[in-house]
Amino acid sequence: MADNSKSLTNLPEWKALEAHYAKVGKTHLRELFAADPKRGEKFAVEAAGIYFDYSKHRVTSGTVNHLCDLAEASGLRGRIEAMFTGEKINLTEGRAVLHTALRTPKGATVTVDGENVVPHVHAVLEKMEKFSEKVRTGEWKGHTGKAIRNIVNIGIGGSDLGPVMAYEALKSYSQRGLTFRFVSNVDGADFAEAVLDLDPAETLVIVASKTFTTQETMTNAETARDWALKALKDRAAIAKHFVAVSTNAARVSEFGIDTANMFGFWDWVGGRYSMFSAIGLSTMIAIGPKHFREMLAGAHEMDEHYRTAPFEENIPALMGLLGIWNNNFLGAQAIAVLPYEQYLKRFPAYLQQLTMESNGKRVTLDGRAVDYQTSQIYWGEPGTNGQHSFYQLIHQGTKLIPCDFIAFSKTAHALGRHHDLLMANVFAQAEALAFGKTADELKKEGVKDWLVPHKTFEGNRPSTTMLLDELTPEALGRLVALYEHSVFTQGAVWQIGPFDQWGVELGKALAGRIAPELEAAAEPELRHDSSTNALIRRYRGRR
Ligand code: G6Q
Repeated sequence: MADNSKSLTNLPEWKALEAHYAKVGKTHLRELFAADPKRGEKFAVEAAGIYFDYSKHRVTSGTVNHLCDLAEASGLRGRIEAMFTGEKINLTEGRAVLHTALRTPKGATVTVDGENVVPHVHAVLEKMEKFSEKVRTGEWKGHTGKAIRNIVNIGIGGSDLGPVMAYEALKSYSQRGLTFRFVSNVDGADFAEAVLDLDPAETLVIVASKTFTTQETMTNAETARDWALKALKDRAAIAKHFVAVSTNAARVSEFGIDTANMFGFWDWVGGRYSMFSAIGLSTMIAIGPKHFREMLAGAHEMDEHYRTAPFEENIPALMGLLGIWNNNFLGAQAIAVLPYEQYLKRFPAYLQQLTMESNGKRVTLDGRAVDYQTSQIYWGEPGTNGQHSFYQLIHQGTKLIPCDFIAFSKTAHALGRHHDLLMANVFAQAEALAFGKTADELKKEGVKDWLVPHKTFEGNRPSTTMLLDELTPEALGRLVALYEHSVFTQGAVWQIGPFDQWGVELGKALAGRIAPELEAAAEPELRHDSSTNALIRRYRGRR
């Protein structure tokens, strides 16, 4: 018999939150702000370069205390130490979880299976630096003697979303003479469009795959190899135009890439936690080793904050716990991530994987089905674009969607009024969501009675505003580490394992089974359900 006494919903701290919710859950943000003129400053924390204003959440100081008690009761403090010190907390895969070691300064010690991994991390970083500099300065020549001008990163999931997000985010730091393209989808259109205007003689392909077996990546890599060889007409060209980022040296050399041009990482770096490892090679080539190191330093600063700050002042812990309050008590099943920074346009897509692949789980670490909600649904778009699109639902729809607003005091492009207008919008949206507009206010403005219900905004929509100084490499490192640790906080409280992804593995296996049935010359015997069988037959008949 499973021991349910430790089940989350049986914890006294959980029950205390339920009782607390019954008392304060319906209080409107208007009342909370009216009751305390200093609320806006009281419910804000500043650390690691992030001003984190959570005053527009439906919480009192009692709520925060109860949530921190829950975190303590869940053993979060011990879980954090277990992660940072290399315990094998990824139980279902028997692995340590040490993306934090990727940004640990030289000289530190982090041990896995009796070995200090930090020197290995720095050895790979130094190898990446040497290579990046050669490409950036034009010293690295292609097969015909031309310098490299284009970098194509081929990878998917964790081997794509971080690199493409970081490249876009830090474009203003990138070497503009180099062109970067990211190919992930097995849909041939992705590769074809990415290389349409590129000269193979000036192109470097980075094949980024932890396992070097992923169907999409290997298919794209083979197509890229054919594309390059068609133009360069010499297998020796591969050594100049292809490098690999992987943990699988045997497969890399089987593919034809010289393992001298392979940048390694380790099984204790999860795909979606890998952008600070060699998977970030494209980022380093784009922004240069110095800026890459700054990004690592920013993430490390957030790591230290998470590891040491008391929960009530700990930004990742608070972010995770507020998510639990909104999700498990207020019933908010989604979160909108709304960066008011065009360069962060791929940040929501990156976070979708980080959050939902990590905490989209339905059983606890010891295999019990949960009887509470786990990961929220994350999605978003940069502001102000989203305001002219889905914000309507957030303001006046029937669903409660808490928002993460992310904004910066300085811009890389100080053009006229643009930045002040951008910032006016982000502040105004958070204000409107919290306070809304009442029927009385509308009537006083002379709005006709019949229109009043349509123009009424209930308000009481929670949001966080994160204000940073400027989108630097350091700031990006801090932001990514913040969300990573928020995910960890939630996983610990929900008692689930954030570091496996059996759903992804299922997809990999299923596609492998059907592909031969589509490609077989003779009509194959199909043993799927009647719908899948009919779809396969129809496709075979019409392709
Ligand atoms: C990430 C997932 C998944 C993975 C891709 C690519 O956490 O495991 O998104 O990153 O499936 O895997 P490879 O890097 O092995 O090609």
